Amino acid sequence: MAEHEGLEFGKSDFVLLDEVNMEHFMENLKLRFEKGRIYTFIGEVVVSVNPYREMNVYGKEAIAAYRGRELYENPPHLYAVADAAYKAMKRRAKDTCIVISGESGAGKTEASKYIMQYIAAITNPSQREEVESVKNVLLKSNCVLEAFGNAKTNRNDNSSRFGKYMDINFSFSGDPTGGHINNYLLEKSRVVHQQAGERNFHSFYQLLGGGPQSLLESFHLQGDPALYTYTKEGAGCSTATSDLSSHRAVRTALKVIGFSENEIESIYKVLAAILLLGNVGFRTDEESVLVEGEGEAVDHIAQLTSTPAEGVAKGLLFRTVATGGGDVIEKAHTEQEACFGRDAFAKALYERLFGWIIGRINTVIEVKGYNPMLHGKNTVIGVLDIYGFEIFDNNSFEQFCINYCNEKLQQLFIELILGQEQEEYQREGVAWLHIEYFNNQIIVDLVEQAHKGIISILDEACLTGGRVTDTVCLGSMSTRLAQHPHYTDRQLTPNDKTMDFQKHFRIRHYAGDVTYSVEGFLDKNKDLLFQDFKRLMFNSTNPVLTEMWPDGGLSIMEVTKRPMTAASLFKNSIVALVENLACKEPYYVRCVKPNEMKSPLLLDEARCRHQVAYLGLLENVRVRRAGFAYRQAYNRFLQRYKMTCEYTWPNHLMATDREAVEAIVTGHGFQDDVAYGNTKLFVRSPRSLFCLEQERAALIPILVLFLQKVWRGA
Ligand code: AOV
Ligand code: MG
Repeated sequence: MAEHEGLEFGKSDFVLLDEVNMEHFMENLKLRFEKGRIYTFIGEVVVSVNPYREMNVYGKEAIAAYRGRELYENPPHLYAVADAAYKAMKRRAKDTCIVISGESGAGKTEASKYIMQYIAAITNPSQREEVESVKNVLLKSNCVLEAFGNAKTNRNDNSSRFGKYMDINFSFSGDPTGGHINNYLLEKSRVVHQQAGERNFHSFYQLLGGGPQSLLESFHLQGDPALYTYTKEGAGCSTATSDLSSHRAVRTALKVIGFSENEIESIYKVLAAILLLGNVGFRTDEESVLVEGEGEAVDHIAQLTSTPAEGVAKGLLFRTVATGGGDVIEKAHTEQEACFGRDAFAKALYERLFGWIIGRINTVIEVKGYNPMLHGKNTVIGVLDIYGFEIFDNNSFEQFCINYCNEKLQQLFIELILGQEQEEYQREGVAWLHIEYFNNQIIVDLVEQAHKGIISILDEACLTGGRVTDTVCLGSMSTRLAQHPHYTDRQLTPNDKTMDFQKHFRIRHYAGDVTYSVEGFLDKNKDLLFQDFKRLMFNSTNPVLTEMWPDGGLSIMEVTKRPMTAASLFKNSIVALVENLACKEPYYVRCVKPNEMKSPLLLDEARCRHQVAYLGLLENVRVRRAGFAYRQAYNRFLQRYKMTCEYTWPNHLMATDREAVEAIVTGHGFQDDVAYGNTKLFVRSPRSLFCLEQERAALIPILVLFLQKVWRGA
């Protein structure tokens, strides 16, 4: 437990609170925030409060202070956690992961960047070139991913609209050898639609605001986001000054990562094509639907995507379908279908672009030529930074997915930090006061359970075909889930005139109640894109585009099989993510958002209290306090520390290892700080172990000298 700062800064570990309750917790959190101490431990977990201002705690000296030190030797910091994860990985060859959680705007993405910078700073002391280049790409990738995957929302000006899990691979000597980025469900609906006050992805504004005039001209663009349907909807939030410089920074980052000039050009062409696509309108002229205007936009889109203009026009107005009889026919769109198809195309273009960029980064950082026989075990540290829990005025399918994902992560936290811990005490027969906590499994089930959960009901509705509307699906959900304590059906607010109760349902999430509008759920879940567009892109003469659309080569007969729905794909990816995290040694950063105003001065007590409650931080402190920071099997403990006790060195004469361990513990006078389990010793405070470690470290050189003498003498 860290006790290196004066008490005027509050307790640096919540475990040290005089009494564990909400009042004391909040008092400490507030005091520390006001004193500019934004980090506080709960044992090995770091609680972080977003300072909303620059903090002078991330410099070189800070990094040096944390490097290789024990967690409790320094004030709480992200670096302490990063170092702990790194040490566990290096010393014990463990795969570790750092899970950063908290609601939207709480500071997860910033934290993940500091953690990566720290890891980059402490590795590769010999400056080997190939390692430096891996590190460089890993760091630079953040800049690119944020440009394309982040956007201004009403919760956060730089909100992650995708989930990011980055594995960093390490060689046996502890230097980064490569990495891999997994991304989770990009919120692509944002490409075509933004809520009031929000923006599209940064990348569009960066291109419009920061792209050189000549480039914009060759793309048939004018540098004003207000001219494009897809960038003007959010209103009042066009280009920010940072967009100007960001364009250049992103370009440089792409180059450093290893994107070729042609690839970079292609990326911006796709962005331009999307912007132009958004301005394509349709009109009906004597029953047939036409592209509005001169069709100039169509030519430009064709040029940008290296496809024939007739192909683009046709894709916008017709679709190829396979009839029941096995014939292939062309069917004209209605105006509404054409709009739908256009938007689906724009979203898919962006999603494919994003996926392709990540894939391309992955090929650069993929571990190459690593031979475990030669180089030893390859270990990883995973860093998870995902979109946080969010509530907007209007919550749709995307929020449903994002919030479900946060339920899953909370579930993992409960399992790892609250649940498993308690189970182990039971297993080991250590006296233990059971601590109650809210288990959100019930909400996870509500969403994902087979045949019964919301995702299953959505999927069923999507399979039934065209007749089922969002409202019908909602009816089915409400009938089947009426009894569920965390679901409120559409009768929820018959008196509330602001809400159309025919279209809403509410989930009582672990982090708060969210009312979802069911409108668009089925379309978003089906995620239909006409095959014609895929084929068009696949046949582009620009190889970069072809690469983005590998499935465009399939014939219409091959694609009639029903693809997985968006919700099911997402569920599967999140289940896999959680499984992956669960088999690593976890480290946690729990981020708290101090206020809604982005103010560096205000800690809104009610808001923080709410977060502390739903994050389960009090329970975390209780479990930790009642519990033991360290545990080790008797034989391993003995192996490591037997030299520190005359009764155990070089060998003990006691009946069991456990008795020998008792001798060491008693010999050092911390018998009150431990409990003896069936197979393991449990140590309450890290300090006890620290003393042993120091003594051991001091003894080793003496022993070595001694042994050398013995050998020489022999
Ligand atoms: P998030 O990742 O948790 O939200 P961010 O990490 O993007 O939140 O933080 C939001 C903003 O808060 C940043 O853009 C900074 O302005 C500020 N901020 C956060 N952490 C710090 C820090 N350590 N020092 C200074 N400023 C900070 V979301 O991605 O929306 O769930 O989806
Ligand atoms: Mg983020």
